[in-house]
Amino acid sequence: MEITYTVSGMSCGHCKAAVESEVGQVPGVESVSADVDSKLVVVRGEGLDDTALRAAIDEAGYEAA
Ligand SMILES: [Cu+2]
Repeated sequence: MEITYTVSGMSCGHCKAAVESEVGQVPGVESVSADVDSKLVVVRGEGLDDTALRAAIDEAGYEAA
C-alpha cells in the first residue's frame, strides 16, 4: 500500500532527511520519500498505520495536513 501526505514546513535537505528518518522507523514502512518542493511525503509498505505515520511526522517537527 501507499499513503501520501502533504507536509508543510519542509524547506531543505535537512527537513527531508528528518522526516524520512522518523517515518522510516515506523513498523511496516518499506520506503519513504519526502519532496521539499512539492511538500509531498510518499510512504510505501505493508499494514501502514496512519496514526503512527502522522505521529512520526510530528515527532520530526512537521505537520501532516
Ligand atoms: Cu530544512
